Formats: sequence, structure tokens, C-alpha cells
Amino acid sequence: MTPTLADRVLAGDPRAMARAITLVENEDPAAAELVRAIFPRTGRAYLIGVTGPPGAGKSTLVDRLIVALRTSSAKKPQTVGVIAVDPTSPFSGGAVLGDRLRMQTHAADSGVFIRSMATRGHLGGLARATGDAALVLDAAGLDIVIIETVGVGQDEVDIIRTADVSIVTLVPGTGDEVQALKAGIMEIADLFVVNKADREGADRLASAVEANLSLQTFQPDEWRPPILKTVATSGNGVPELLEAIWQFRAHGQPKQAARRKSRSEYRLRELVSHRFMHRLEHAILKPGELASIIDRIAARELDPYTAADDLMWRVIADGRAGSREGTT
Ligand SMILES: Nc1nc2c(ncn2[C@@H]2O[C@H](COP(=O)(O)OP(=O)(O)OP(=O)(O)O)[C@@H](O)[C@H]2O)c(=O)[nH]1
Ligand SMILES: [Mg+2]
Repeated sequence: MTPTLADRVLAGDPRAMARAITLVENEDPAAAELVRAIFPRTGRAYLIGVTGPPGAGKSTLVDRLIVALRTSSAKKPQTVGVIAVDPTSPFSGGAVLGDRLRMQTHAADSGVFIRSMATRGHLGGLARATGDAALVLDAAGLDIVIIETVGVGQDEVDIIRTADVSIVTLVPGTGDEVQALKAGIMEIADLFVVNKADREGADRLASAVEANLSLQTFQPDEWRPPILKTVATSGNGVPELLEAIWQFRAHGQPKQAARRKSRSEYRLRELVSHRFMHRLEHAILKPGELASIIDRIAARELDPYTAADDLMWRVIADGRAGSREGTT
């Protein structure tokens, strides 16, 4: 019997991994089947989320982290998968290409798998696609899975929030400091990285983050996010960053269990609402019907609560009719 795509993913075949990620990225119906098959074999990889403003040096930093993870003398070399979530508009593919080129140093290393995912075409489904892609890399047996996102939208925050460790990168002199603090990114950080520390203002930025942290109270045994300074281009500060990640991992066992639970909860809730809407739009409503309901709400002919209740009951009724007919 020829091996299935799931079998090949589980065997760590990079071509199968790439194919599997394409399926989840395109929301191909075969993706659900694949995730079902690999899911029992996931949960082993350690998920590192890296976020921060555009151009903060995240990819450069991730590249350095890969090198450190592959050569670290303290531990056995770790195998690494990277998913770079790219916010690029359909009109410029520049950043994706940039990431590919920058990380090409690892092309010959079979212990490293790198993949960019575009955000376009994913209306709110980005976190799902990214989560599934992470499952693929996890199932393939990679020790570490790094997810890079630009910290701008809720989707990205959701992705990073559910990682085992969340790294927030900031850069001096861009005014992003304030924005990051506002965007609620402070709360999701387990580690802060002030990158481009070769630039003017790095100490000032580190102090600002520190000042913000000191407003929060931490229990004696609670993890207090450290603030690390790095120069990703030269690799300065990267060994210390990796060390801090290991410390967090060792420290954060109870927290990690809670994270994984919240990741499961998030995925389930997201998937149920997605499936519900999908069924509604593709199996129950006639083409254009949803649009006309929306128009009626906008015109105040219908209120959104009545409309939502009605739609919910139609899905339920359809499900009942389906089960009576013996179909699903
Ligand atoms: N001076 C200086 N430049 C850096 C440093 N780290 C990265 N850069 C430069 O900053 C630019 C952006 O780096 P990237 O690694 O692409 O940044 P990014 O955050 O991944 O960018 P996006 O994914 O597009 O948001 C590149 O030109 C890097 O060479 C640093 O520590 N110091
Ligand atoms: Mg990048």
C-alpha cells in the first residue's frame, strides 16, 4: 500500500510537509482529514512565538535562533521548523522573498524546515491555518516550531498568545514602543527583546518597558518577563535569549499546561464557529441570501438578534433533517 500524505508527514518527509501546509493554507477539504490523522502524534514540539512591529528584525533574529538551536553546546542540536506568517498584500511579495533569501543559509540542513504563509485570503482563518501548519511540523517530529508574525492584528496576537513561549520584539526610535504597549502586546509577552540594540535609544526603550513592567505585581514564584537586548544582524545577545527561553520552559510547566489548554479551547471555539458559518453559507442559504439579510439589518428592517437566532435554527433544523435521512 502506498503511504498516505499523513504517513509521509509523520515520517518527516519535507515534501509531504510542504504539501500538507499548502493544503491547510488553502483550506482544502483534505486538510481536515490530514489533521485528524496526525493529531494523535502531536504535542511534542515546543512552540515559540515571535512577534513585533514590521521590520523589527524578527526574521533576522529567528535566523540567528535557528543557528543557536542547531549548534547549542548545552543541549543536543534541536531540529527546527519555522512558519513566517507574512502580512504582505497581494500586490507586493517582497517580504516573503526577503525572508526566503535571508533564511536560505539553512537550505542544506535537513534539521531545519522553513515556510512562509501569506495572510491574504484568510478572513479570520489565519490563526487556524497557522495552528494547523504548526501541527504538521510537530507531527513531523521537529523539536522546536517557531512562528513569526507581525504584531498588528488580533489574529496575530491570538497566534502568539497560544504559543508555549511568546517573544515580543521592539526596536528603538520608531515610536512603536507606545503602540505595542497599547495593543495589549505587553500582556502576552513572556520575554521582551529590544532588537537593533546597536541603535541609539535601546537603553531608553528597555527602561520604558521595565517601567511598564514595574507597574504590574508579580508573585514571588511568578515569571517576570526579562528584557533582553539583541543585535540580530551580528548575533549579539542571541545566546542569552536562547538561555532565557530554556529558563522560561523550565519555569513555566504549570503555565505551559494552561497555555496548551487555552490553545485547544481557542481552536475548538474557532473551528465550531467557522464550520457553522461555512455550512450556513455553502449548504443552507441560497446564493446572495446572506447579503440580503445583511442589507435588511443595515436598513433596520431586521434586527441582528432575530436574524442570528433564525440562522442558528436553520442550521440546527438542517442537521436534524440530515440525521433523519441518515446522512451527515
Ligand atoms: N542595525 C540593525 N539592523 C537590523 C538588526 N536586525 C535586523 N536588522 C535589519 O532590519 C531589517 C529588517 O529585518 P527583518 O529581519 O526582515 O525584520 P522583520 O521584523 O522580520 O520584518 P517583517 O517580517 O517584514 O516585519 C533588515 O534590513 C535587517 O538587516 C539589528 O539588530 N540592527
Ligand atoms: Mg520577517
